[in-house]
Amino acid sequence: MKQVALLGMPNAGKSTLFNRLTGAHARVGNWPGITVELLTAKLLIGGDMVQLVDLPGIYDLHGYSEDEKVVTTFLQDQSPDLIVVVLNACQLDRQMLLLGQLIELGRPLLAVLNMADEARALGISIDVAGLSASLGIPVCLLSAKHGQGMEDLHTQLRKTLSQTPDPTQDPLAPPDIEAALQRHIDMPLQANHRLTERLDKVLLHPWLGLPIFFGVMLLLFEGVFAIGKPLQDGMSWLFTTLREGALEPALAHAPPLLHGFLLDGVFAGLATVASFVPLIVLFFLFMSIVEDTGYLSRAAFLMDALMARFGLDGRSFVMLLMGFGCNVPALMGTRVIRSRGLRWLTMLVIPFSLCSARLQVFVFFTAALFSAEQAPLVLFSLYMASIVTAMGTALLFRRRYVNHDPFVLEMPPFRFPTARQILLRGWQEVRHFLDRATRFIVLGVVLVWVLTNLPPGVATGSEDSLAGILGGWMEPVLRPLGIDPKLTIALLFGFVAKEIVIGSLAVIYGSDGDQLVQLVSQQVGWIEAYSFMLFALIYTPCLSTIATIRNESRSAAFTTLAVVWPLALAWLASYAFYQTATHFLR
Ligand SMILES: Nc1nc2c(ncn2[C@@H]2O[C@H](COP(=O)(O)OP(=O)(O)OP(=O)(O)O)[C@@H](O)[C@H]2O)c(=O)[nH]1
Ligand SMILES: [Mg+2]
Repeated sequence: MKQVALLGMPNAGKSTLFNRLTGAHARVGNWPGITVELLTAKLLIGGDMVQLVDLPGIYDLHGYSEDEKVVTTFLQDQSPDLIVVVLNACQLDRQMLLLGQLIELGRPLLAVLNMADEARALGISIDVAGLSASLGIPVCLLSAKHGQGMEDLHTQLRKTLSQTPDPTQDPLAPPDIEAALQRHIDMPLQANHRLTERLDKVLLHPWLGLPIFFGVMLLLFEGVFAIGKPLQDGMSWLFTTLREGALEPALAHAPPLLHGFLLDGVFAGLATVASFVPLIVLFFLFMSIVEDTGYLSRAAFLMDALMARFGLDGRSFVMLLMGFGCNVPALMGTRVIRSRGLRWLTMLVIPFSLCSARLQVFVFFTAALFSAEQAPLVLFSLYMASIVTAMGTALLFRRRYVNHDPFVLEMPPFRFPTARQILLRGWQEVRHFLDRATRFIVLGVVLVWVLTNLPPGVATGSEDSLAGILGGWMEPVLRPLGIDPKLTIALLFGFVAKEIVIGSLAVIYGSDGDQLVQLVSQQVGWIEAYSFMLFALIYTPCLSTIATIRNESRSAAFTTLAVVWPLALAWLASYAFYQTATHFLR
């Protein structure tokens, strides 16, 4: 099968084109460095199956960042039959270096001038046929986001792929490329994105910029909860009805052990976790709007000076924000950072970002133990704790992991995501969630049920059950933090994935929905619950995070640090809180 690779500068629209061509769901965002792994999908061109590869964006074919290494290794190992270089038609002058390097390679090449819609709006006109003749390669002008010009690309792809390459041709020298661009592109003197300029005057204002940014973030969280909470309650109601109306009667005559396993184990665990899906999806939808519009790049710019004091930079800040969704893509996103010191320091702090899986745990506990007025404040304090532990860690380790790389920020214009882009992203997140659900939650919940109900005959989750014995061993360590054996078991499982924590509590307490909330509020005090939440926030992130840190750093020592340090910090923070709170507040 022939192979076609999409290559180009970050944020040029490669993944958008990849999705448009193949119907795939690659992640797209208005931030340089979204794609970090090779993605492939199949595509029919002129009756032949072709493999299309989406690559991370690069500035320089001979660069040395992780992203650039991924691309150069790919080109060496795979030598694709055709390279499609995706260029942003609005700033061709800045992509000349890369275009020149690719022409010099002497491999079959096709140039896509993307963002035709924006170029037109800016008054840029391009003589495509002339440019193609001067450069000696086929050129297509199109808009991957809106779909204009796709037939032309298909025709060109078919033509180029059926030709046998002609290696005798002499590559163009860089001055010739520059001359060709100048001859065939008519750029108005002032090609500015007017809306972007006007918005940036306010959003990047020296005094107003940061307050506006935090205001926007606060609104985002408020919005997620205002819309998400009723939906979540609806889901809970749905599951309770399902249980009482259909499952209970159906299993009425089943043996007690099977009845317990299916209803109090599998169903209770799944239902409890599933009721959080609306909140998670909304959170991702809102975040994807912030990311897609280009506001993230503004956030990086605004926070850069402040982050420098902690040994980090604006990009680290954006990765921390992305970590609020899920730590794993945020960790992979650090590949855009060239300096190893800065990259590792950023990777060390990302796991403190309060990811959506942990959010689930906190929403549950705050709803169970605090009033409706207190709940948002409690959640806010946990976000603060997340930021303080991240920044404190950076301060502590910044001399060990020093940044040697000055940071040049690419400021993309503001773009409005299409409904299709937003929905696609939302769907991806649901799929990711369900994927993890099937992998971790079901298995985890089943395991918890087995541990809490064996050996046969014990009362569920009692001291004599396997789980009780396990909890008993951990007791001396966690007792000074006010964390009881039942919660300890939940924490043990949370080590695998935080999504399991609430599901396993449902199994341990043998109930779900409102009943579970009531049981927990009766058996756990608010100080104990807060101490538990602090511990759950800070302690070692899930297994996927650890595996990603190991993969990205390729260092066992660093990975060990990334596991041990948060554990120690979690213990210290919960200990300090619990001892102080019981002393002064009770
Ligand atoms: N107006 C306009 N925007 C586009 C077009 N193609 C892509 N975009 C936007 O450009 C931004 C970057 O798109 P991506 O497809 O993520 O770019 P990429 O080249 O894959 O970027 P990296 O993965 O970071 O290298 C997104 O906000 C897209 O919505 C287009 O034809 N017109
Ligand atoms: Mg991409």
